[in-house]
Amino acid sequence: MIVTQPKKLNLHLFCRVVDNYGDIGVCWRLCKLLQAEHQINVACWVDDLASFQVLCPAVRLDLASQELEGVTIHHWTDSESDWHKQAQQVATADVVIEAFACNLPEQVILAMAKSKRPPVWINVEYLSAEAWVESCHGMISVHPQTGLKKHFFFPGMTSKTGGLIFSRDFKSKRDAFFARVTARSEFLSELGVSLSAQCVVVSLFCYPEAPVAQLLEVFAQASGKQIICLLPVGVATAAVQGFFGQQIEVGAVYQKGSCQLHVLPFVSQAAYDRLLWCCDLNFVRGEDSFVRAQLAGKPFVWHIYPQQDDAHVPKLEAFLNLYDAPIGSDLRAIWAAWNLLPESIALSDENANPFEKILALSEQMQPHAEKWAENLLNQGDFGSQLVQFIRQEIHKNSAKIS
Ligand code: TRH
Repeated sequence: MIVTQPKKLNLHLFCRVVDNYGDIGVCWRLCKLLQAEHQINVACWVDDLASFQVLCPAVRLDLASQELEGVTIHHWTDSESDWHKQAQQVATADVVIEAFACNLPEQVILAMAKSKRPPVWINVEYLSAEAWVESCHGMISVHPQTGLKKHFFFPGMTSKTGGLIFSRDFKSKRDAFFARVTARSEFLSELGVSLSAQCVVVSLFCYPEAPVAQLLEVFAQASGKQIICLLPVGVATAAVQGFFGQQIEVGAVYQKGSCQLHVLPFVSQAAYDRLLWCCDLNFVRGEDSFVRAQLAGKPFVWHIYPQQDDAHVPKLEAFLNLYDAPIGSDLRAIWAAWNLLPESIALSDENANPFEKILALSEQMQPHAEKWAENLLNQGDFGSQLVQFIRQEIHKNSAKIS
């Protein structure tokens, strides 16, 4: 029997770095996965190579184009003369992905419109647990000037969305790590962290406004155990320095009461996954680390990316409703306090520390966190659902042309 391989697709993905590392973090993860698991030729256009370099130190800032891990990286500039030449090349691809509505260059849209076989144009959206996402997933908008169709593809945590980004071997790798008794201590010792018998390990990735000192105070006063807190360099520096009363530096260790804080370097995305797997509780933020914490199957606290006019508040609410944790109201109170939500500010009693019960609660959360991760992994990954959607669109388009 002759098995015909599907055609190898050419895909261009555009990413603008709005802030921090989440935009390029998600895009880079998706590019690598599409190339490695779906044999797609991937070109990634990114406007901020310096932010990309933090995630991926091999990125060179002086090159307009470079090849990394099988993906072609192009520095996306707004230079009209560059686009005059390059737009044609993008327009002949099978797929163009506009990440997070970043607006394709005008010249690319015009070249796509002139093409006999325009690429499938997809806008990969930000993650949200809000109900409207399910009804907008897969929807089309028609570009007013050219009539080109743009498809909206949403990641998500329900079966009516595109799912989350994870590799085929994610679960087996994670579970092998959990099963090997020494994996955690070996991994952490590479980062200069040694574990003691009665320790609880916590990672702390958040925005500068988080009430970090209040949390560290609870850790410092924990009795009968040591809380090992892992802080990526550059995160919550002012609050942590204020708490320990000294300058903090990468590689150094700070101790107050039962709280031992290690300042870690920014690690690779693969190593960050393992770091989350090592912890009993993870504080994560934005989009991509939030997803990784869910997939880790460990209890976590989410610092949502703060938006103007409190637009992030219903998003946080929607996730909490979907997550439906058994200790719902306690978890809600902690997440509200961590995110400085107006309700928690109004309710807060100056003498009460909102994180007082966090260590006991996170132990109780463990079974729910595991079940949640299993459900997400069973829903199928974003990359496979996206490729299936793209192939269907290509098939429909070629049927129309022939
Ligand atoms: O950096 P972020 O705050 O990014 C945010 C969000 O994406 C938000 O939705 C978006 O609107 C805003 O940027 C502009 O948080 P996030 O999404 O968790 O991205 C961090 C990335 O960094 C993620 O890919 C994980 C990665 N990372 C590492 O690879 N190593 C590390 O040591 C750490 C701490 C993170």
